Amino acid sequence: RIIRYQKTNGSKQLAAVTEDSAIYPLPYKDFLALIEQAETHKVSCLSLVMQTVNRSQPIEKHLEDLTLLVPIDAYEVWASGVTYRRSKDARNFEAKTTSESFYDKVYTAERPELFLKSTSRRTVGPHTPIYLRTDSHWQVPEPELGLVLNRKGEILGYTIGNDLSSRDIEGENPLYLSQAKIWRNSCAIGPAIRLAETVDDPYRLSIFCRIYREGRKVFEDWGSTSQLERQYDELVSYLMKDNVIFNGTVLLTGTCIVPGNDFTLREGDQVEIEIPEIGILVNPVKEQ
Ligand code: DO4
Ligand code: MG
Repeated sequence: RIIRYQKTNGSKQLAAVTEDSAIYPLPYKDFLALIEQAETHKVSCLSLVMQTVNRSQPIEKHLEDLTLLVPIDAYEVWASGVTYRRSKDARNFEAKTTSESFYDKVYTAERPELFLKSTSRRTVGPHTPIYLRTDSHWQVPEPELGLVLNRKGEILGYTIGNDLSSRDIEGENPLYLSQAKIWRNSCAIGPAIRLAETVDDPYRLSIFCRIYREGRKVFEDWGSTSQLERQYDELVSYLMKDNVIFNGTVLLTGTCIVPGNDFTLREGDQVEIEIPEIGILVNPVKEQ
């Protein structure tokens, strides 16, 4: 896994975490620099990382002791929608649809729903507040697997994403999608990037979500990427069509977890999203 942490002097350090939880600082400014080096030398990110791991000593600290930062400054975070039945049902509920809806159609259509979710300035890492919109009273986290891509659309790794969403704004009119999805700190990613070659089967990843309020767990559920109705390559190929994609673009793959229809996030809540192979993305919820 690749992480980035804050050193005591305030600078940012990219590092690899091995299976035995040892932490090896990497000689790259950030994940984008690692991708560029891999490109220049025509090797994989994993082989560059292993070179450092095999030639250096780990730091004498545990992961829990570090202040983790957003693992990548992705210029853009894109997202897929209605890729799980659970999401389709939730969208139909909030839009109060009766007959065959746009959501029903897109769930089975050849072309998936893709949208621009965030930019680096709006995206936060672990333990940084995600913000509530002031003009919405029905807001939920969307726990999602994120694909970390290079500019050719190759999947370099996997991260966790929170596609924080406003259900009342989207439910009122699907043309309000951008406002239901994009605002200050409405996207969190992290805490790590798991390099693609080290994942046995990306279609068998469990995703857990827990929400705490005043120290009490008020929501808990889980899903699995085995329930995804699409293939990752299929989502990436639509994202790439006639498009410009930057190294380190993150593509969220849709949510398989939706809190009950009477649930909305509140200031002071804490959202935890866990994919055991990647880590736990924890964010406090704040009003603007
Ligand atoms: O159409 C709305 C987007 C749905 C979404 O973000 C999801 O399924 O994860
Ligand atoms: Mg989503």
